[in-house]
Amino acid sequence: MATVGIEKTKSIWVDGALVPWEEAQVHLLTHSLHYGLGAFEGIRCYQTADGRSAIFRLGDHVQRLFESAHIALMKLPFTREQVASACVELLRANGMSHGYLRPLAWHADGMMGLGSVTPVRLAIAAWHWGAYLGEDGLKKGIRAKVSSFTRNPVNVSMVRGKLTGQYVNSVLAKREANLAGYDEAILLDARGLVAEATGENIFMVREGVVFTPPLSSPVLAGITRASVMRLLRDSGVEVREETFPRDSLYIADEVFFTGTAAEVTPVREIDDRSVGTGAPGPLTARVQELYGRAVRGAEPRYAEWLTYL
Ligand code: PPE
Repeated sequence: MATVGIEKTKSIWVDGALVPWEEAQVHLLTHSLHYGLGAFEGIRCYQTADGRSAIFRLGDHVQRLFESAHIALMKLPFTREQVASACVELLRANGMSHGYLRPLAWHADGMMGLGSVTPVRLAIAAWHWGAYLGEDGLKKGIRAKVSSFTRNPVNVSMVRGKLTGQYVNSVLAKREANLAGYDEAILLDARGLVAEATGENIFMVREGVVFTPPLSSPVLAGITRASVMRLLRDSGVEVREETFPRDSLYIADEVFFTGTAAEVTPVREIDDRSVGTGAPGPLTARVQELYGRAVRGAEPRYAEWLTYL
């Protein structure tokens, strides 16, 4: 299912220097490990059509990391430029032509208690991450279940922040869905309206129009979400940011997830009801193809999204 065994890479960037993979360790009394205040990102680097490598929307991911940290009252001891160059440096040092980058900011050890403010540390790891919901899922679509867990409301979690502790909600929902035999969980908000999946934004298609919950819903402002909206609109497809109830998904023509890790993943079944024909629909296939081309530098129109190594 959605488990990932991580294969070691050579180095991990920690607090400004490259250290061997095995030595990238923290103390057990790390503040963030106990209380969950940390900020992170997920970024992909692709081998481009011309044989080079490029990181997709690096500046936007670094910006969101700094925003998450700001929301969490964490002062990152580096500049945006330093973090962006560290991502490039790390991939080069590891000899990686493609892969997934995971910047993580956390509060160090040194003091315990909720009120203590320990130094903020920053690491960036890189590894190879294949299809998030499986190769088969990417091609044929996955099976999802609406979760019994509610997406943390906007006055409970900081929805503009990609904060580590908030992912307890996602992990519980994901495990519940996996244990019940589904690939992924879809979370509803406190009003009962569709929010997002555990690590992906959600889109549905009905009569040629594409819908996704607005950013006033408890959803991450996904960078893939924004990219896909732009790709669709640029190709003349109407995209509406609107809330909708779960049964809209049951009668949708197409449903797909977006995320850095998941890219564009079709959803073929929700709550044991087939979505559309039960196979990835034409708009999903089109946007999946377009996204795949854009991240690989095959769409000159979106060249500004790429940072070449
Ligand atoms: N919603 C959530 C809750 C989320 O975690 C992600 C990314 C998204 C939407 C999509 O955001 P974006 O990547 O900017 O398009 N989830 C990351 C972590 C996945 C993990 O399992 O770890 C990711 O895709 O990198």
